[in-house]
Amino acid sequence: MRIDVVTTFPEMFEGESPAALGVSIPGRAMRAGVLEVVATNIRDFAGGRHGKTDDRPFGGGPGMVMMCQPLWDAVRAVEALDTTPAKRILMTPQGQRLTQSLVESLAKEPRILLIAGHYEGIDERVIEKLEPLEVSIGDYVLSGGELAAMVLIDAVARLLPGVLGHDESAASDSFSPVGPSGERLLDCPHYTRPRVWEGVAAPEVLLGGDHGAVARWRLKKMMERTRERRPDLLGDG
Ligand code: 9D3
Repeated sequence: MRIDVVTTFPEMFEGESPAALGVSIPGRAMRAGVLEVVATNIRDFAGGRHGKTDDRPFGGGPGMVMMCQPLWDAVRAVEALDTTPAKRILMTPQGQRLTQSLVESLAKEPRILLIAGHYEGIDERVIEKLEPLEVSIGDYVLSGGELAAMVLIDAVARLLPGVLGHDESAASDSFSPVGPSGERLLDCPHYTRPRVWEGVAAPEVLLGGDHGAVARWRLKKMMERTRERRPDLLGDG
C-alpha cells in the first residue's frame, strides 16, 4: 500500500527511519515493502510571491485558514505521482471517528492520501471539491492532524498482509476477543513468572494445565471487564 501525506510538516514523516513510523510494526511493514509512506509539503505548491498557504478568516476570528489553491494543487500533483487512484482522507476534528472497522476497510485500499495540517481550519470550498472522507481520532484537541495521520497509518500497517508474525496475528483482529454474540471485548488480565510476586499469587486456573478451563476463565474475565469498563461495547452504552 502507498500512503501519501500532504502536510506543512513533512519532516514528521520523513527520513531513513522516521521516529514513530520507522520502528515496530509500521517500520517492519515499510522494510518489507508492503507499505510506502510519501510526505509532500503543501508549501511547495503555494503560488504567489510570498508562498502563502494560509490567510486570515473571512468574518474575523483567531487563527489562520488553509487556502484552497495550495491544497488543491498539492493533492492533484501528489495523485499524479502514481496511476493508482487514492482514497482521499482529511484528518479533522469534525470527521467521523476512526474505529477498527474503518481501519479494516482502509487496509484493503491500494492507496490512501492523507491531508493533515496545523491550522484553525481549511477553506470549505476546497473540501467540497476534494470530497475527502473526513476522519477524527477522538474527542480531544491536538495541535495538528499529523499525529492523527500517524495513528491511522499505524493501525492500518499492522493489518497489511505479511506484516504480523503468526503469533501476533493470532492476537490480531479477526481473532481478537469476541463474545458469544460476536461483540468485540476488552482483553483479559495476563500473568507470567514468578507464580507469587510481592505476596500475590497468579490465578490457580492458569497453572493447572486445563486448557478448556483457562479458555472459559479468560472469556469470563473479558466479559466482566467489558461490562464494568466499556458497557458501550456491549451495546448498552
Ligand atoms: C476552536 C476550534 N478547534 C476545533 C476543535 C480548532 C482546531 C483545533 C485543533 C482545529 C484543528 C486542530 C488540530 N487537530 C486536527 O487537525 C485533528 C484532530 C484533533 O485535534 N483531534 C482528534 N482527531 C483529529 S484529526 C485532525
